[in-house]
Amino acid sequence: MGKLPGFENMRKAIETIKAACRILVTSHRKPDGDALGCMAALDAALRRQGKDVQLLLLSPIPSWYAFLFDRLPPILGEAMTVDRLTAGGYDLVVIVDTNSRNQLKDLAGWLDKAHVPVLVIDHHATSDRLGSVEITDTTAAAAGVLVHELIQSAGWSVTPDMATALFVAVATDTGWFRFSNTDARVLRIAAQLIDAGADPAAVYARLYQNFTSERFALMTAMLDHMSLHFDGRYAAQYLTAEDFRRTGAAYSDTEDLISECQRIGSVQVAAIFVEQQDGRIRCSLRSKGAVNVRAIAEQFGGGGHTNAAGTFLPAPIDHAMSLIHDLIASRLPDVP
Ligand SMILES: [Mn+2]
Repeated sequence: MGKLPGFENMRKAIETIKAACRILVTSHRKPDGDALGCMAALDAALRRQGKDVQLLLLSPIPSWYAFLFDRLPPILGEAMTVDRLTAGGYDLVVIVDTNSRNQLKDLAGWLDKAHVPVLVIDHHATSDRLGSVEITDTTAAAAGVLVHELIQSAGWSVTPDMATALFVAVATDTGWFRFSNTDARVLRIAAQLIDAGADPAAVYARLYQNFTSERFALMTAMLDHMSLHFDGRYAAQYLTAEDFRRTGAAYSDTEDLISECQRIGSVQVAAIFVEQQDGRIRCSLRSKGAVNVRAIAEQFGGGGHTNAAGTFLPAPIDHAMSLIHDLIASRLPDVP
């Protein structure tokens, strides 16, 4: 390995893209602002290089990100099938913001059989080495940082729409530049994106002052269900399938709601348990202290970052909550 392995991987990634004609671009299930911002920016960047680009979603997108796309990308298992992927003749698959098989639903099995080169652009520590070429950097605040660096390295220009998409990516993954992953590198990129046409106030209003009444009702249900443990250091919250039925909210409406309880000064670890339509329990974890929540999620096959991670847990919800409760007890200091 040379002195600058990151630089070498970047060079390989650009060569791989240049050699490809039909490119499939996708990201993880339950896509967030980073995933979707990267997909939208790559779509524009690659089209401007004359590539035939197909975006693919693995689950529905939260409605407030729809403005990133002229037309909503198809969802695997709905408008796009595995058979149609095979018939698509793709000569490159780009996966952004994940390197984990269990984040890719049926796409993982298709990749095993398709023998197509895969470029992974990711910043998570959990990695299944899915890429034949990988731009991976766990110190990057968002995958959007790496996509921006790829576009810069390739010498491609950034249009205002691309700048907005990448601003969404870096701003959402840093909690609007408040989380501990906020560093000078991501702020420099944010400044460049503003220079290139991103409007932070307009994006903020669109993403954070744009709740539906259904989503707001879901948030109040979540806050009603919050309980504090271990001298207020752990906040546990849950949402049942009945909460979604009653409020009319969508499953994608849960994004970011977990962070509300982190406004409580004593809270070091937060969890939300969401009962899925298939009965499983989706658990998201956040930490603002020393507890490594990725290590907790990985015990159940999940993954993520030290301060933000997620996993699926077996039902019922009480059982799922007790599993996490016990692990957090073992990781917080001085729990009696
Ligand atoms: Mn990300």
